[in-house]
Amino acid sequence: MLPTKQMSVQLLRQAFNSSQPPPRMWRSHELKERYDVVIIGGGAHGLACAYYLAKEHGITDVAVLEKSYIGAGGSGRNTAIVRSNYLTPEGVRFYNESVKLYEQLSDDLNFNVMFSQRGHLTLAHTDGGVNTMRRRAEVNQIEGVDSRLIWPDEIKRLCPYLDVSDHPRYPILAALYHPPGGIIRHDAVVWGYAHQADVRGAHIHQNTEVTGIKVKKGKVTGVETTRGRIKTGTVLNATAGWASTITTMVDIKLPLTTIPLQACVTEPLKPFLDVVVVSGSLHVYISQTDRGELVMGASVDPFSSYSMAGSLTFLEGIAGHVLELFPALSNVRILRQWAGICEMPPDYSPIMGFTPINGFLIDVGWGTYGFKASPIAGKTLAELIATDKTPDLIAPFRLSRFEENDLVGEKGAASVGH
Ligand code: PYC
Repeated sequence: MLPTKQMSVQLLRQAFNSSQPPPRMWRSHELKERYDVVIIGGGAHGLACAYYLAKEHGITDVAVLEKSYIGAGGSGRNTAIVRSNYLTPEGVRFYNESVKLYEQLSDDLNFNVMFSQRGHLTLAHTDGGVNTMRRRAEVNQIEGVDSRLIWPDEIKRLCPYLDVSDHPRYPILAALYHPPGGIIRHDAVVWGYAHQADVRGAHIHQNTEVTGIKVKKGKVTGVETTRGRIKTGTVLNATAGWASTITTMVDIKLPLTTIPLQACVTEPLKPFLDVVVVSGSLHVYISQTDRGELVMGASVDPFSSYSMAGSLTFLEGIAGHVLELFPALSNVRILRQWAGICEMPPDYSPIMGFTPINGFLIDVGWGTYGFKASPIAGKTLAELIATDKTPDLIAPFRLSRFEENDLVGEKGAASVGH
């Protein structure tokens, strides 16, 4: 890995030497017959796991299989929000470790992931909303996370364009303010992890779809792909959107509902919004990128589907709600819209760790929370694979919690309606 100064000189040299294409950030490989570990899903979770397996445990004989291009799923479709102001102590602890890893990620990966900790505001428009924010603030503080309840005067200071008057249909009563929350360049996270996993020896196989998983006497022995068979004793399902499809290959049924989540981006505007604003009641989250665009999303679609198409209904809804918060945005144009696929468990917490099939592990069920957990999910699953022991931080998210009736109810920490 090059020190940052040397890296900048190298970049400058490349910029002035057009005959030399820059080196590729990850390479293509023939599919080997066997790998120690096969990770299904080339998103930020799978790539992070490959990186931490190599960096922290010296396990480098790893294949990451991606049916499309890396980051094509949830990792490239989310709205890039990072935060740890959750509702349950288990959730707060877990996402807080993720924020800490994100804080050092540019240095760790020697690649600028543009993490901007600009603060995160979750607005409350009803007495019930204020009570939930108060409860979250208390749990956050007990767990050492910077988060507190604030009132309209301070909200106005942090976000002058927000309408905090009593004119709107749902006036803003208070907000949960979480200063370490913010936004990040999500593609850079994918590329940075991919590069460092590749440098350390992992093979990243794009356009390689898993079509079957081989199990003998209750133990994983390999996977079938569109490019051939691979023998392995360890498979991690780190997919989002297709987690149930993959897990059905080993006859395990997951308690997941698959639902699209839509988002959109506007034309660039002069910088005016330097916090992330979320309203659960209005089903909106909005932030302004470094390029000036507003990135906005709403609640999940009201039906189960695998469709990644945007809809006019979504645009009409979000435009109405954003204008209630920011009336000054009425002439802003939408540039593009898209959707990602979310898999919702009944308690809105992820499912991570062992399954009844020996050697088949899961990192699934992230609902609308997946991207922000990428570093810590990758790190803890790498530890689990390397040591065969479940790290304390992810024990609450085990699959068996559903039959043990030991759920981790995280719906109250959702940015928007589910
Ligand atoms: O949990 O912050 C969040 C979030 C925003 C959009 C989807 N999830």
